[in-house]
Amino acid sequence: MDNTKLFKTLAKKIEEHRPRTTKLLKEYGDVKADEVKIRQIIGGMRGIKSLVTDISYLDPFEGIRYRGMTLPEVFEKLPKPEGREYPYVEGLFYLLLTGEVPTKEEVLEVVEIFKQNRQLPQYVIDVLRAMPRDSHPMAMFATAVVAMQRESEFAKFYKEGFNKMEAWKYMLKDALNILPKLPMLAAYIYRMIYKGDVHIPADENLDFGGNFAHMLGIDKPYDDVARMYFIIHADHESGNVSAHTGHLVASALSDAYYSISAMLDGLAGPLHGLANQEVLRWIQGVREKMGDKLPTEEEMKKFVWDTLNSGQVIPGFGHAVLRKTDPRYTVQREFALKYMKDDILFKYVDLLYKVVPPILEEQGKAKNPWPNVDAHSGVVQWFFGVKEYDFYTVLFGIGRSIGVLSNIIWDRALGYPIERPKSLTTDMLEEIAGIK
Ligand code: HAX
Repeated sequence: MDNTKLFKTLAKKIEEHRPRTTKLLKEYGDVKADEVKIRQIIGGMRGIKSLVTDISYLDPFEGIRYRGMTLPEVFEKLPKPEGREYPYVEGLFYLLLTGEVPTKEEVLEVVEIFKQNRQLPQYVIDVLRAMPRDSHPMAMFATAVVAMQRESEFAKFYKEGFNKMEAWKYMLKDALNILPKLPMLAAYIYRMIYKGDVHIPADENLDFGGNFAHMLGIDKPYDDVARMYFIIHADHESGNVSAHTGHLVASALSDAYYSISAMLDGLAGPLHGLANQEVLRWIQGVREKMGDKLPTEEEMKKFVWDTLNSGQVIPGFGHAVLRKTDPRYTVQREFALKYMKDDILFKYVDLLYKVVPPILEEQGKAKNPWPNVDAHSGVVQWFFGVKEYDFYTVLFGIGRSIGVLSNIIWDRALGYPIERPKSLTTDMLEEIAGIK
């Protein structure tokens, strides 16, 4: 590993970066970056500036940038497999880790490392097979990752004599072992539960996204769908539930297996990653009532209001940070307009894009009435034959692992401490408010 371009570039970047963090801490540690209001303490710490990451930044109006690049820029600049429209996922890992756009040669080196490391240990398959078949695929996915914790080089390094400056190297080793296995695990879970337990062996000629599509048993251009999906879901700053959980768990010097398994558990919540399956469930409910035809605008408005009036949220709309249409939604919309514009479910999504924002505005609760990534992702999967919507969050989880692993490698490189915010009691807040 130490001879790879990825390792050498990352090592150089880490050496260059460390003095910046040390200087900020030592010379500017008392400078105020934010103030905290009671509303934020009670309200899920919304908006409090209290984390640092250089992997991605989420602007409320522009959306996500990976290492300073918008999603269209990432798609344009990263090397692509021959004849394919979307880039190697392995190239995104290189970019997120090092901040540099890799050459084709540099990407192919990572592709090769991933191929060498993707074989699943038999015991993980045994663990999955021992679980009841009606377990949620996310529960299976998270279990499989934590079951592999015995492979952790980071945990061995800790046991045998830990050195803070070197820790990132072992986190990187764990990442390079976990990441290639995730599409393999996901494909195994999918075919075990939904495809009669008949499995397709990996193709040694294919990259991360291409091999995933192959193992799921879906033809082109699903390989590009897989690449696009994993890339757009990779990172969204470090404050969202999955990324933050990964960072928090790793801050206790838990290894990458624990950290990724935990972050997947957070992603499995309906207000976070599970929203993609909820969107499909909601649309199918409307479709059943409509007897397969497209509702009129008025009919759709009524379905939306009925959902709101029954106390539920409209899945796929709103966001804790974003205040405009999620560019991850737009990327998928553009793909859909090219490949599936006549699909009935796409037309549902299109109609919802028109109908929901004004209704949420009229209701006046949601701070952001616009669609997020999850409003679109299910229908694309459905179109390509992945109709088992319990599985959708697993796809999100593969992508999100790329960002979380990049973040926790850098966490160790910069020696970030164990995370431990301070709690107050309600009495104390009342005193601060001057009402007690
Ligand atoms: N439908 C109905 N009501 C909504 C809403 C929606 N889509 N989005 C927000 N609201 C409501 C909230 O429930 C909240 O109501 P209460 O005051 O009664 O609690 C109010 O509007 C204010 O919420 P907010 O400040 O705008 O949003 P939050 O930061 O609290 O929550 C959520 C952000 C994404 C969780 C929220 O918008 C939501 O529940 N959306 C639907 C679920 C969803 O799509 N989740 C995926 C988000 C993207 C993501 O993380 N993907 O993984």
